[in-house]
Amino acid sequence: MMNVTDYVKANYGKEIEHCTNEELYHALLSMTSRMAEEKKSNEGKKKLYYISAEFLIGKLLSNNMINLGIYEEVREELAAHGKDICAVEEAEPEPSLGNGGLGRLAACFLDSIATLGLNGDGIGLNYHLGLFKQEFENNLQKETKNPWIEKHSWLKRTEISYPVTFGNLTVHSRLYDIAVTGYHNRTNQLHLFDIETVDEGIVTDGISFDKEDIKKNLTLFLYPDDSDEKGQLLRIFQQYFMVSNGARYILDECVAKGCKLYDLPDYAVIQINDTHPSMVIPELIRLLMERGVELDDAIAIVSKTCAYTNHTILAEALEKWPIAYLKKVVPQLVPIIEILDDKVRRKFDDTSLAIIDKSDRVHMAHMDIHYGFSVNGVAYLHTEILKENELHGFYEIYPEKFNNKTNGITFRRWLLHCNRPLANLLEETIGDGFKEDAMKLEMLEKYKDDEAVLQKLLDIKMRNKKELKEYLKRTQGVEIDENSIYDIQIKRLHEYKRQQMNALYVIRKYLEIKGGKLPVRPITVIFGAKAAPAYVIAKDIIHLILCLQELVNHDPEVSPYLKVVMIENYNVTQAEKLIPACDISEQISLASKEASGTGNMKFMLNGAVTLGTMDGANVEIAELVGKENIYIFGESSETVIEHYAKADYCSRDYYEEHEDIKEVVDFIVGPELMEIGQKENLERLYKELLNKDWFMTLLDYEDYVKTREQAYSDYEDRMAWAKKMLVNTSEAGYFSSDRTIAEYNRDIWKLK
Ligand code: C3B
Repeated sequence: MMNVTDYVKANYGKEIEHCTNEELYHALLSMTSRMAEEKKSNEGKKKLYYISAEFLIGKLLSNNMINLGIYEEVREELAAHGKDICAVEEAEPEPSLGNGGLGRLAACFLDSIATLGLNGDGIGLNYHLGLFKQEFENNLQKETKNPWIEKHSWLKRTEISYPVTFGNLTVHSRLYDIAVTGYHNRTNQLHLFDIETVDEGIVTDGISFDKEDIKKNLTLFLYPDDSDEKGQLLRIFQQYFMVSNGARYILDECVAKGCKLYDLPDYAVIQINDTHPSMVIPELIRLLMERGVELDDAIAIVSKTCAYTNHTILAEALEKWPIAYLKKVVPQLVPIIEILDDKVRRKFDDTSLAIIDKSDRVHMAHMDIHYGFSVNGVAYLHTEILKENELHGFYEIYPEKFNNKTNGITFRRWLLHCNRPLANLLEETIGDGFKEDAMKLEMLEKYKDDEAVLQKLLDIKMRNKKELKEYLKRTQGVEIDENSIYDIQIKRLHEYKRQQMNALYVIRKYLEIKGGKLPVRPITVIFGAKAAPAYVIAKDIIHLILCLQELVNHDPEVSPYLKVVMIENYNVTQAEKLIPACDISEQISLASKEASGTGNMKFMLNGAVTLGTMDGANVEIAELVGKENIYIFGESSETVIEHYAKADYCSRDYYEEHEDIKEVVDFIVGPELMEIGQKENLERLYKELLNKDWFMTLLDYEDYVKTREQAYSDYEDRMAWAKKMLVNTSEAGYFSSDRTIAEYNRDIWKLK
């Protein structure tokens, strides 16, 4: 490898110390890109295509340097010239090509696929302005654009382009590739399709633009607001553009390797990430027929090539497109979808299994299940709920298709990169085997009564908390106390995730402190969350939290004991700073609603203790760490599912029967907050909690408060707490995405 000194001398004609951080970033970008490219490996016969509307990859420089094994060397070389690698990293813009968990999972998976040496690429879209950037104004979320593509970036323009037709509009795509280099292993590609006519100039106020000008807007944003028909049509345009390009790319690549179309399943396996790419099924059938394959053969070929992952049971997230919309955007697919539906109807009497329902909507998941060979959920409990409830009818007819693949996270980003002090301690204590085989973290368990190791864990946590404190002071202008408990909830804002329950707890604490009951130790409650631009109640919850932040932090009686911080524009980069500093990880979704969660795994790995419900992968975390190392509360998924079935949950009953609940809920519309916030938003949220509360906040509130208090009191026995931290880290190996990907490959992809 060329060193940085020689590189900048050759390219900029100067020494490292005279370069700006931007120049150093660009120098390292081209150096690492070239090294990654050199690791491109041979194709092999069969290849995986992971097709996804989202890849929330985060910044790439450090991760790539770690995976190429040059991080330490470069860090030292920069340091020797007075440069700080962290400052250089700040020059890199973060691509925001995903909303949350689903997109971040796809990014972790690409890392593990390359790390395990598997032949597998990602296929997606190159959104120019990504998801929106979140700003706070008057305690409300405001959306602005988030441009991230620079003249020199990780994107490599290719010669590949296809014409894509929508009714009587034809556009031409352009493929850009991003190299995905594994940890000491091969380099794969993330293929992002784009069109060159995109015009960032059509964005007016915030993120508004003409939704009908497809040539200019097709890859402008990641699913903008789809609350109206125009937004939904644009989303169908995006989805078809992605799958049509992807399908042609796959067929061309296989044919170039000598594949006869009938043998496609021997050359390609397509993992459909949620229903956003589901149109790849009819599109592949259409393309095969265009190339001379008979209909029934095309269906059989595609059915042996495609596998589907379900990521949610929330009804509103399971896409059902009105057939009329598909007729407008992709008329060429409609006859194929109708045939697929007709075949299902002939075979099965149960009309709930049909693809097109009686309201003429196309159930994308149903198409995936009938015409794919595998259906998987993303955590044990989630897959059980799919089999027993949500998709029970399908499980009865296709039991062999159903399987579980509990999610995972890449330890390169979520340990080696984001928490170097902890990684170093682990290496000193148990050797570096855990870097290749995460299960080796279990070796740490031996030290759970070793006070010297426990003290080091506490010291590292303190150091990370101080770093976060400095970061928040610099970026958000808030002052927090490193001796307080850092209690963190970072994830998309959704009622089922119940940030509102956490906010009610903050109200409880505020009232207690005002009444003279002081906590033993100060508490810092940190939130980070974006709300979908059209999700009114989610935005109201953000408003509540921001108003609480203003009230609590500005009250001199309260702020020495309680602080509220709502991070602006929560993203991957901020997660990397928050997670290593966390004491308590809030995973408080209504049981049965969080398919898995992956933030829960990142926190655990970094020595935070979970406060959570028996939902998603929390169930597996609880089983691994044991009940003394996790704080579980709330009703079980069975009970919750029963409440929905009987429609017998009434939040008002809880409000009326419990004085403490009434007090905190009333506070939302009380004088303190009304003075700070907007009447309309606060009243709407108050009424929602009282009259609807679809995600049963008040059902679990009391148990939540009790359990959280228990955690805070246990925290005071520092050695006992450090032991919980140690057990969490040592049991986290199971949640390495290397394990998840090895299972996908063993059971579904079957690559060599
Ligand atoms: C998410 C789920 O909400 C999480 O529980 C899960 O951990 C991740 O997917 C990854 O499997 N999810 C999401 O982020 N977006 C969706 N549209 C559906 C699920």
